[in-house]
Amino acid sequence: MIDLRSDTVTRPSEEMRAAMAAAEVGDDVFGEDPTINRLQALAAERMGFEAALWVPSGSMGNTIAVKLHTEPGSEIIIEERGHILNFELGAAAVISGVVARSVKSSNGTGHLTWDDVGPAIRKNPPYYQSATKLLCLENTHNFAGGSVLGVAATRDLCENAHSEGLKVHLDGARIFNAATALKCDVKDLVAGCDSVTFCLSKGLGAPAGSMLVGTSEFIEEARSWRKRLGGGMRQVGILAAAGIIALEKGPGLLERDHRNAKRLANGLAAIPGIKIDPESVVTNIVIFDSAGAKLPVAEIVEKLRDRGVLAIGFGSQIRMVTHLDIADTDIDVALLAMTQIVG
Ligand code: TLP
Repeated sequence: MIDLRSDTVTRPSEEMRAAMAAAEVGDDVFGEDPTINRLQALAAERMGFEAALWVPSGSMGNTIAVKLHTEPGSEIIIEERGHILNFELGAAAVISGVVARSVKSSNGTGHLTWDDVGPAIRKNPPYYQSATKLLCLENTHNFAGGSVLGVAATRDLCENAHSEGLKVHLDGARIFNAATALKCDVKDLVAGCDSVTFCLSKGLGAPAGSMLVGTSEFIEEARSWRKRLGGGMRQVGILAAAGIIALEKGPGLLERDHRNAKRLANGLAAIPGIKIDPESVVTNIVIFDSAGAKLPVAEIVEKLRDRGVLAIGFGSQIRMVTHLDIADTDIDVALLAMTQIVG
């Protein structure tokens, strides 16, 4: 099967499996797992933050960050297609008791500008309104087709947010994809944020795990919340061993995924009935509209499966994501399948 449903599906490499088997471990709830401690130090250093915490999933990292930056009854501002708002089962509402004020991106990139955010802020509201505490960013933006937010735009949002008394959390599940596309140091992309989540288990190829980074004080509190949420794990160095390889070697491998995504987007754009602007595809996520095709999305996805290609359909759109386990030739197979089904 050519699995283009997500970059979460990658299987650990032989090198990762060997490192996992040989990992030195201890009880991480006692802070005694040397491999997880090494990964956390490495992640903090890579991101230019004081401290980092391994969390089982990106969703848990985001949930803890929202919890620590807000208080019950306050508001967060997030772009309307953001993962925290749409794909985390209302964790922000359930765990943190916050209201999510969703804002449309006015420039079509999926990323908010300060002109979008400013009017949505409730600063020092009257006693009968809730106050805005947090701005949530997402880079790359998953459901805007893996679009990137640049260094200057991120800095501008952070500076303005801080001057309004807001904290900024970046859902950087795929921040290394963004840094690769923008050809910049990941540190520069995250510098103004108060906290960042990034995933080891997506394009970087680890079997599980994400990192939450912030100040030392923030990470100490995050550790308590991780435990409270059931995420205090024991000999987790087994997973961290793969995470270290993902963090050290994964970023250098993303360029190929981006090239494959671009080729996929160019090929799709040439199929009648498919709508996609290949120019907008700059990382590893390809989202296209098949409303012009004669078949409903569910049927296209089913026929793709019959031809050995897996994709995800939603509304009139289909998402295909390239990753480590997708060979260059798999793109040709996927394009041929789409041409046979839709063309
Ligand atoms: N994204 C998954 C699905 O949940 C949609 C995917 O297949 O793309 N932030 C962003 C931007 C994400 O894309 C995801 C996962 C997460 C957070 C959550 O990470 P996990 O799955 O580790 O909880």
